[in-house]
Amino acid sequence: MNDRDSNLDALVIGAGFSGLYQLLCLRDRLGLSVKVLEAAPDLGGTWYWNRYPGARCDSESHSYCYFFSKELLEEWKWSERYPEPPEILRYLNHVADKFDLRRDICFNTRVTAAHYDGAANRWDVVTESGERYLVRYLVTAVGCLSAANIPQIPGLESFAGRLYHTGQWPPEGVDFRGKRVGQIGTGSTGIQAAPVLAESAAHLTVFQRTAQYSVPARNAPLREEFLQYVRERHDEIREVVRSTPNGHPFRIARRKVFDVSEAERQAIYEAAWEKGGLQFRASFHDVLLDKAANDTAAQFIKRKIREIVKDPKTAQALADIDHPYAAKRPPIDTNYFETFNRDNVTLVDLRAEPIERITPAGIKTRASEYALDIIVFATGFDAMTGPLLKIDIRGRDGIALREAWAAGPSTYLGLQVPGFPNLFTVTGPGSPSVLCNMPVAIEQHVEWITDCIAHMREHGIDCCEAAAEAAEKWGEHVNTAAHATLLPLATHSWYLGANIPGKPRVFMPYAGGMARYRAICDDVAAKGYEGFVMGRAKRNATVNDFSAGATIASPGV
Ligand code: N01
Repeated sequence: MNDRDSNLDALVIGAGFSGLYQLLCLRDRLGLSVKVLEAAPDLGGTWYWNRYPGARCDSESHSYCYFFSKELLEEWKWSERYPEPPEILRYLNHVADKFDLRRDICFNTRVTAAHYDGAANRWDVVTESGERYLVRYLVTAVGCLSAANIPQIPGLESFAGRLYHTGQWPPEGVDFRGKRVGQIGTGSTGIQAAPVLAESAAHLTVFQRTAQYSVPARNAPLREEFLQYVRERHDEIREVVRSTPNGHPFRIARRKVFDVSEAERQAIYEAAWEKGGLQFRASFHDVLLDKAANDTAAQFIKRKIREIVKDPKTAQALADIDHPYAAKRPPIDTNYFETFNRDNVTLVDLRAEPIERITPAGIKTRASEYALDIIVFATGFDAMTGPLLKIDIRGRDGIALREAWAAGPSTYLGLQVPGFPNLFTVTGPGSPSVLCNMPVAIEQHVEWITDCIAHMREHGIDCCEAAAEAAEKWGEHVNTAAHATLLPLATHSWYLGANIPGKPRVFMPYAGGMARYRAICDDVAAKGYEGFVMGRAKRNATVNDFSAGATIASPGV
């Protein structure tokens, strides 16, 4: 094992939206020595890996960006309402070039272990190829949806064709022409992929376990007038994304579903359907709060599905949705339901005929065997905790993160874990992250972490750790915030970890809204990082020790 860069102040794991901005903040604003370690051959994070056919961001491009630099906002021009991975990668490369970030990123470098050395108050970080780093601050910027979930279906290894997971898509692409393709999964990814796969494959068979709502995205090139409008309103747009619960560039309507007549309600839904996008959910204030209100949105979409899909049996299977609208992450699409009107597309309802096994020739369900050349797994991710638990992270006294989280993740604000000093988790479990337009959430986390480290350095503090009591109260608050909404009613959702067999069922993201979360974080910082234990680590001690006067207080929730 080589010792390398032992004198670095900080390491950041991951070179996506989070890692790039964290590097910039720690290096250029605080003057720290920092490196980013990235497993992929290039930057981009989610957008490096998710290049499956049809991949496109669900957030509108003019809000799916960094807001910290006015110059950056003014010089970048998006081409479509929702950007595709190549355009987002061009944007991130532009950011990396503009701020000279590449020189501090090591690509093809997967972190396998990070152990806290209490005596030295340093993180001992090891990579797959045996490089070793000893650093004061460790920031994980590993994303929430980066640990691909390939279900262990019996016979998987026996398949004679090719298998792909959408979240590990080969950068060179896949040629589907003339192929019989099977797609497992109909979440946001599968709903984007199916229409594009159907255009090139000889035949596409979509295996659906849980039917999903979807609203048209209505993607289109951005007209010059719109770009001009955005250019003149960066401050206003920034204010909107920072003050709305989900960080999108539109406000949630104040009206409630039953404040208006049935006819008005239908007209509002119809207009939102025509406009397209995630804004559909914002048509009324109480869509995610009141089941009866939600039912009206659910019924509207189910009716649309039945109107679009010509074959009644297929329409019934697609519209047989068992959870409230948007209780699972709501997909938006381009011609998803229309795709099932094509002659070369078949829907297999796995509730009626579950998969029994994968055979060398294809997929065998209880009712039939489907011959396939390629299987595409659009089966999602071991979300939020998966990317962190893939690394052997050990905190004080050698405790493994996996052990600490055996009953589910415990964090304070999603930013720190008790027992893991100076480890900061961007968009960790317990943060709004996936319930928010991600770059908006990321910017807030990265800036908060940067301010926290700056505070430590100004005050001669070399150790910061979430207090166990604060984390416990935060966990309770995250749970309460989720249960104030309809989100937990989708009991098979990845928000709850329910998509991974054996994973503890804990509602992971913070559903109290990004604006509220930001206010809580600001308040915690203003109160001297209340709920965090801050102190000086005792040198040459085997167990970390904190000075008198360390702060342990209840979280500001
Ligand atoms: O994953 P998912 P995803 N047998 O977990 C099915 C973000 N995203 O990749 O619902 C059969 O939502 C599973 O069925 P069920 C976004 O946050 C963003 O689609 O568990 N089927 C489901 O249908 C999103 O929510 C964007 O019953 C199995 C599907 O696979 C998140 O990523 C685009 C199965 C998985 O759906 C994840 O979305 C795309 C099995 N054994 C995604 N196991 C943009 O903004 C799983 N399934 C661009």
